[in-house]
Amino acid sequence: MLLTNPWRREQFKHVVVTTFHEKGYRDYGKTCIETFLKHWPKDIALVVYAEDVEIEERDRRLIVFDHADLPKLREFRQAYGENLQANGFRPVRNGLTRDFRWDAVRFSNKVFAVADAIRRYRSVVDQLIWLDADTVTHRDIPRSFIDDIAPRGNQLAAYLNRRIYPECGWVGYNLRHPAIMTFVDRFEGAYSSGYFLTLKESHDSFVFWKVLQQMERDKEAKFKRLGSSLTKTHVFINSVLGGYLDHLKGDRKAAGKSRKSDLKWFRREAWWQ
Ligand SMILES: [Mn+2]
Repeated sequence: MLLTNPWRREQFKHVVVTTFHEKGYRDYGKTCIETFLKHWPKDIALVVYAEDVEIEERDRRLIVFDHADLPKLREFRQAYGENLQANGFRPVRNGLTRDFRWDAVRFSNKVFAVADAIRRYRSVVDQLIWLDADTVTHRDIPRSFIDDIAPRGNQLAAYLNRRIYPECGWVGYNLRHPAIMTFVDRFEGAYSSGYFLTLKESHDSFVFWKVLQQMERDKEAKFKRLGSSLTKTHVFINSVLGGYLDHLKGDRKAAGKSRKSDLKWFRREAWWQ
């Protein structure tokens, strides 16, 4: 985009957004921030929605909001905080069974945070990247890499597709797309309206996938695929992102690193040796 006022170029053209609570900050969020500040291009900002935790790091590229800045999340929790089917329990023949895919309250943190950030930055930023806080950046990311994998033109978002619902630890949103607010209203609205209770699964990746499929079918938008339709697991680190980032799924948070056996092929980067 050509800007007539050269001073406008001082704005961040890409922002990264994440969220965590107090324990998350200690277990992985702090490392996520530190490695972001160390390895990401200097003209990209990190926006954190922190829940009940004081962030120690200070940097001109680090922007911190509080969960109190998310009124729609608070309303959602008031409505569904006590609802078992919105908190990881799925009805079966003889009662309820524990199933993370029904933990809408837990995963909705991501949805309300990214929706708020998209509204907040829509008029000033080109690409907004959702990045899970349980990620580590292990190598300098060139600016050209972020540009290469960004959604452009009629692509509303760039995401990690796989054989099942996507891996939403990374999603790049094209804030210049004319239908971006349609997407956001549907994504967030699926939770606020209670529609998530009627879906087969209610975590953010499943709902993201449903909205995406509908928009593709109705030709409202296209989506850029960064993953692989052949794999079901660890699509994040086996995609181009693995050359720069690690995603600490489940018990990998304690180790601070994914297992070598999670890789489907050899990676030459020092982190993986
Ligand atoms: Mn994650």
